[in-house]
Amino acid sequence: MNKKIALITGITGQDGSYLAELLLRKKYIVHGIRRRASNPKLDNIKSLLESKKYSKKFFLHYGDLTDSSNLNKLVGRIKPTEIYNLAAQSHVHTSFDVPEYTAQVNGIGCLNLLEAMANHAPKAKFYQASTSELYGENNTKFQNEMTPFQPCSPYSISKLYAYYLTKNYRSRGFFVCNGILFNHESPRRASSFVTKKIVEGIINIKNKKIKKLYLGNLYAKRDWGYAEEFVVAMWKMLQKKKPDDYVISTGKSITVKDFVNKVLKKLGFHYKWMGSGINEVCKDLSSGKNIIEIDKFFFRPTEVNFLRGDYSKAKKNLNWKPKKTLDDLISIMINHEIKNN
Ligand code: NAP
Ligand code: F7E
Repeated sequence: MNKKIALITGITGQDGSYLAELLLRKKYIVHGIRRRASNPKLDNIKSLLESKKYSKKFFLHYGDLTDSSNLNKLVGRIKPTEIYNLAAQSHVHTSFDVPEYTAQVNGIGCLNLLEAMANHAPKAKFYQASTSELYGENNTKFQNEMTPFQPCSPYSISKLYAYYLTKNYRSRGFFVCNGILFNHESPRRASSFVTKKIVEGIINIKNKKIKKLYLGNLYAKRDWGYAEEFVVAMWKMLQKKKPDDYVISTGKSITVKDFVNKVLKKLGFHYKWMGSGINEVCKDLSSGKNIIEIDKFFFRPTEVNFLRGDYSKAKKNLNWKPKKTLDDLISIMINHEIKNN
């Protein structure tokens, strides 16, 4: 049997770490690209780095998506059979502050990696981390692979470039797939994303570490799934005979406010929402104090108001469907946070 060798960019991130674990369980050799940092944050892959079992199966290399000579060197040396491009400036709000950098990493970075593959491992299968943010200001009840894109942030526009570029390499005969993934969360999500921020913040309020949590738009709706399940779909795409693009989602959507309500209820708060707009607050009825307030800083200049994905193509062709409910996901995040708080 031929050796399966995976190269993962974004290995230190939420998805990169879950994918590495999945592939190692499937007996792959896994190479990850990490950025050099003065204070490296390797928490998500700590258990892999410390595992004796994987000491000759899991390797890290310094690199950056914006450094094409480094990517060429790594792909030439590793000769991966599968490449997963998960690295990105992935924060939508921040992309308004650093649009050029976001374009370089998410757009040109994808080009650099595709070129490295074309030059040094043209038979490799390639996964591009596309996103439901591409649908932007859509007016559809569900979004699927045929729904027109209307990206409305520097982040989603950089990802649109990478999406079409990936398709272009497919037209030229390369095995490349776009996974159009809707929001997916886990205990490994960074605290700057709203689900983790809410879970962490409300537990900190309960434990009296902070007094209140500041949020932005409470009325955006998202289709939130569980990251550990979503990376399975990435792998499944690359095991098909033919490359294609797939929506991965749960098919259900709720507001940020309803997400907050679920967390508050699970943690036993008695509370009441009052006011509206930027004066809306959530009051803890036991203490009489506001525990959630709105801060304009967290609003975006242009917002994606509604996302709900139709994953029927993935269900049919990949035999993939989400198993955990949003309530399961919230419990997983809460339990992890309580254990580590
Ligand atoms: P994440 O936790 O933010 O991880 C991003 C990873 O990219 C980190 O390992 C980060 O390294 C790395 N990175 C950033 N800039 C880089 C650069 N210039 N060169 C090399 N590496 C770089 O993101 P995620 O949630 O795992 O998402 C994975 C991918 O899926 C991303 O491309 C994201 O845009 C996309 N996506 C995510 C979702 C979602 O809901 N999670 C949905 C759709 C698409 P550091 O540790 O050094 O920062
Ligand atoms: O925001 C609202 C905010 O930053 C979700 C990335 O993984 O998924 C993610 O992008 C919603 C937005 O994720 C706060 O306005 C309210 O409507 O958690 P988020 P995102 O922007 O949906 C997509 C699919 C990706 O591809 C991205 O890489 O929550 N919101 N108050 C807030 N958001 C944040 N971050 N912080 C707040 O205080």
